[in-house]
Amino acid sequence: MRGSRRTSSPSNPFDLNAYLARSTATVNRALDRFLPSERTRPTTLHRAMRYPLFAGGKRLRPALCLAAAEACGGRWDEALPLACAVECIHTYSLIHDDLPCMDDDDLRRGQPTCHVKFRTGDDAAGRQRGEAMALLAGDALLTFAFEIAGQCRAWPRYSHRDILLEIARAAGSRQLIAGQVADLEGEGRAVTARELRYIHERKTAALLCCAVRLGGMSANCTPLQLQALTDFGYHVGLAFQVIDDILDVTQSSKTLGKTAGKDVAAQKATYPAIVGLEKSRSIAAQLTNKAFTALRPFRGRAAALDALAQFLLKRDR
Ligand code: GRG
Repeated sequence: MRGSRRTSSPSNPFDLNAYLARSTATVNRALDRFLPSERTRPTTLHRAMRYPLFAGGKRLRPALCLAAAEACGGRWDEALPLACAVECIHTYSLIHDDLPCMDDDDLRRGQPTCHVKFRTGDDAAGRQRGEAMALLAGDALLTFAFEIAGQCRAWPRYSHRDILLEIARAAGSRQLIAGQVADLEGEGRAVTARELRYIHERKTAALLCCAVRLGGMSANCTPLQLQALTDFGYHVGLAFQVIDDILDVTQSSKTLGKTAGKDVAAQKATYPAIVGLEKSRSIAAQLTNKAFTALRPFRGRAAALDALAQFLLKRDR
């Protein structure tokens, strides 16, 4: 799929390559504007925040947020602070996930992970300094997400309070962090399919779902539209993680830009481990179909969301 992200088909003649290039450039410019510059003190911290944020992530969550706003008749510029806030939370979670006390990974987005990049030497003290800086950069990005989100305007149906609660709940101890805890506690033991779904719903689907819901809220969407976006985000989010599990065992580290085969090495529960590769592929396809169905109320306006869901199903990294 790399280099052929166009998902145009007779049913959806949509140029996703062009869409993602435009949304990524818009989001990158906005993130650059929102974030303190590398020259702002403490300079090491601001460099450590910017380094992983601009290391070449796919920017799928912001694209989903902007596309959801469009589907509800909204504008990119109104959704942009929320799209950026979600990407900051996503990046913080990756920085922390890569730390030695969690997944202990040296490679992310094809580059050294934050704690490796900010080591001050190869001895224990130098490594510890890198870990401390990565921890703080993650903390700062998480906090910054709320600072950015607070700069959006309020809409008749959604106040700042609604927006901030939406983000706090998705990133908090009952969703994103709950998923990470369940993932850690599941390592090295038999995990049931039900437990695995609990992990994937929280670790991955919660933030993707939050991204599309925020996009809808930025367009002052109706309760019906918000429900449709929630169904879409949930199913796309779950499909995304099932595919991530598949890619971990079918792709190389070079293609993924992160260490492949880590799930097996860490004895992590994954869909391929529990139900096998073929069944995992069909589960991902079923989930994606449910996501397409959720888009029906938007009729022609959800072409970008539809194309993004197709892309997520076919991605190779
Ligand atoms: C709160 C520390 C903490 C962790 C939360 C997000 C997370 C749980 C762990 C990170 C690793 C992981 C497998 C996350 C699941 C979601 C996922 C597949 C993230 C990768 O998303 P992509 O592919 O990444 O969109 P890029 O780099 O393209 O932005």
